[in-house]
Amino acid sequence: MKDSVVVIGAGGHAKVCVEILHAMGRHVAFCVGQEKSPACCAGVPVVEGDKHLLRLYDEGYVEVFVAIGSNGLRQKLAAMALSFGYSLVSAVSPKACVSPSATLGRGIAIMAGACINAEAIIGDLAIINTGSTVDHDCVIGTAVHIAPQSGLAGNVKVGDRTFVGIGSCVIPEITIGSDVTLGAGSVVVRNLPAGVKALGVPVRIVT
Ligand code: JB3
Repeated sequence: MKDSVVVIGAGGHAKVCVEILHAMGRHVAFCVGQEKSPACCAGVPVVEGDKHLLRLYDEGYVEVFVAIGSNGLRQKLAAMALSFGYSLVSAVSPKACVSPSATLGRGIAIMAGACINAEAIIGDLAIINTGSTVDHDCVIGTAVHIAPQSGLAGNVKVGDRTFVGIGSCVIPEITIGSDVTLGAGSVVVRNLPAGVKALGVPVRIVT
């Protein structure tokens, strides 16, 4: 069994996550990209095509990190890797601030400057991006992305695969459904149902 991580993805998100894994002291053996991916991602060689995932597993790699920004695709590729036998590792920047009472899921990314406060729960495959804050008792679903510089006050709930656009703010006690897309800079002062697109100050549903 090999002690190195395989990263799925070879784009912008992958290069940030590879650097975090390195900062955690992990060795990343390969990034698995697609045709036309760059040959190298943050100094890590890139192989093209998901067929390599099975081959690498057979060669003894057992840990994978899914570094894909799209929430749905990240969840799908993670399910595929799990079905091959991989386990999901997380990339938590040493420059993030994570409460000891927070609960962290599998395969999550927490970037530099992010802050996860007391008793927050972060679901599998979530991204808490650069400089975002998730305050006390928040519950973040599976494969959510909280984009950079967003702020979630206490007791906010965010459903699976929801995208919170860069620089958004959410007041305390708000519930946002699954598969919601929130535009950049939204200020959320009311609950939002599943599946909507919403933006603005204060937030309004657009579709
Ligand atoms: O906003 C910030 C700070 N980061 C964004 C991130 C969260 O999401 C970033 O700016 C991008 O908007 C996005 O990053 P991502 O997902 O790395 O996007 P991009 O740079 O376009 O690269 C997409 C990568 O996914 C490429 O390396 C593709 O080859 C790879 N990819 C797409 N589909 C796939 C597949 N790789 C594999 N192995 N399998 C696929 O099916």
